[in-house]
Amino acid sequence: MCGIIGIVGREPVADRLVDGLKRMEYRGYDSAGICTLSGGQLVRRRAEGKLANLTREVAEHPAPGEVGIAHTRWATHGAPTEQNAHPHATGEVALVHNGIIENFKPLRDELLALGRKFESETDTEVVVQMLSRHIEEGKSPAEAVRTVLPRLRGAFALAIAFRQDPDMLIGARLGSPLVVGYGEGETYLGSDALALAPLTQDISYLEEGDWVIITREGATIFDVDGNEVERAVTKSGASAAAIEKGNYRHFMQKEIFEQPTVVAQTLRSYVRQLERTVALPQIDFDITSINRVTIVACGTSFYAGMVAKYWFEMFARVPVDIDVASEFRYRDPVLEPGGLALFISQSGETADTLAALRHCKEAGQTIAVVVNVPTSSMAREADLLLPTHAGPEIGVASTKAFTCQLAVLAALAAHFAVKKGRLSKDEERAIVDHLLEAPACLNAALDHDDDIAQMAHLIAPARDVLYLGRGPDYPLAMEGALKLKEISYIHAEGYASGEMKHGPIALIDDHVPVVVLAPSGPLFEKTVSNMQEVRARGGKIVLISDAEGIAEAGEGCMATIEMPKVHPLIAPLVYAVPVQLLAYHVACAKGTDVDQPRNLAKSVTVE
Ligand code: HGA
Repeated sequence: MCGIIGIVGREPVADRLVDGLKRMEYRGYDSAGICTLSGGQLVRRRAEGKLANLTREVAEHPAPGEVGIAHTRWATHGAPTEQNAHPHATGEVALVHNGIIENFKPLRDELLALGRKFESETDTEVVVQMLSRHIEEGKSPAEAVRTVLPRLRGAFALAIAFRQDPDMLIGARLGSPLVVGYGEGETYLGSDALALAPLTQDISYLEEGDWVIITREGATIFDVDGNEVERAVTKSGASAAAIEKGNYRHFMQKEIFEQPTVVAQTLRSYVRQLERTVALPQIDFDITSINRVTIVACGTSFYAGMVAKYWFEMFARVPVDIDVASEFRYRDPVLEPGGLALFISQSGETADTLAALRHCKEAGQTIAVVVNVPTSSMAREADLLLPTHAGPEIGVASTKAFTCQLAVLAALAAHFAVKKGRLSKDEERAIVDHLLEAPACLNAALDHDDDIAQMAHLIAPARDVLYLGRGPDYPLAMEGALKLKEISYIHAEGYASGEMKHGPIALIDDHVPVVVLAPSGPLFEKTVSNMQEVRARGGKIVLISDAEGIAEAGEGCMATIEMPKVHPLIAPLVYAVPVQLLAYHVACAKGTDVDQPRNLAKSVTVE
């Protein structure tokens, strides 16, 4: 989503602001802008589309000054035009915003009635107009902010510059993340620590409702009630190198290939290799009393949760509900005492998931989170934090975060089962052994990259593609379809193999490739029968299976992709690789923008 950066510096900031935006490009955006303070004026430069346009604009019309704010916008209200691009400004105030001001309509009407003129269609502009009104009435910037913030509903991270006070910026957060960074005689605001990585490692995470005045000397932070508060300064550890592509063509490709390493890294925190037992971080609630698990997530994380449902039920015999976060909160779910609510999110900031987490917390559920950013809002609000150690994920289409989530969830389900007395020592050891096989199997799966690249042209011309899987590989079919949709813009659906005959089989003809995920194992025969039903109707099949499966059922397929033979427990991790690579190579064949697919944003911080 939108990236925000603000600098109160000692040297000209325009180039550093644009550089900062470049580091946040991966989040997805459709326009960008900066505003600096210079010669008693607010100097604003904005451009539609990619940052190259803004760079050109700044080169042609420089924005001098040592203090400024900048933004990449992922439009929610109003088309992605220059006019709607942030910063929004009047003569007195310039502001960038991440989030949605949900009550912008009544506020806008109120301001229009006062004769104020709007120049954009955004929700954001009401905040600028409200602040300007108070400034024009003689309030100080801090007083204006203090008056306006309580009137805003929805979610926001704001960075604000004031013409009359050229040596400071004000930031505020409610529902969208914002951090303060401390440099040598400089202070920064940023959407996250990664955005500030080349500037500083010293970071304070603002809490919900906080607002902050930054100057060259440092930051003064206030809480939601306006009391001055201290927020710890921590070393972020975020490295600028983590957001380099290295020798890879795309971040997504780099992240797919990092999976053996990061899954091994993640597993190190969740299994004791020598004892062959699962090991979780300290849990300070009685896990044995948990009688129901509610899993809530969005997108790829939701599919990881679907796989986990199979594991929790199979190992721990505990009932599991699962829902997408955007639906969960609005359907009045039954949350009985003794329930564990489990949230899965790469960023830990996904607005829908975060809102669902807070809803469950209020309903008295124990909260566990699987997140990749251990300093995120979800991490901070959980009773049990289960970090994945995937490292920063830059590609908008999630890959390595997914397999690391699966690794953590498998360990959690097994731990749960052990504590509930549902797994013997031998069974636990077997699970650990299989999990520890995963990194090598992921490597073996990656060895088929060239084969997949070579058959991608068979899929690239398709308008629709179906993916089929059974059992824990059914969520994988949906994940495969999602990956293809996201980056190649081909319409794709994932189905439970057995569901085909209840409707979607009507779609089958020789223009619709059907990708079948069928590791040999207990469900293989059934899936292959469903595959034959497709073939009998002229469907063209891409079979993803191991050598044994391909020998048995590969004949007559349009293509086969061979995977190593793996235990069914780790099949969802290993089979993630070919569906990711297939989507990746199809997108490359079509020439789409793999790392910044159209309309998509990373870390979706609006509801
Ligand atoms: N609602 C604002 C900001 C959008 C946003 O936060 N995107 O990530 C707008 O549409 O400009």
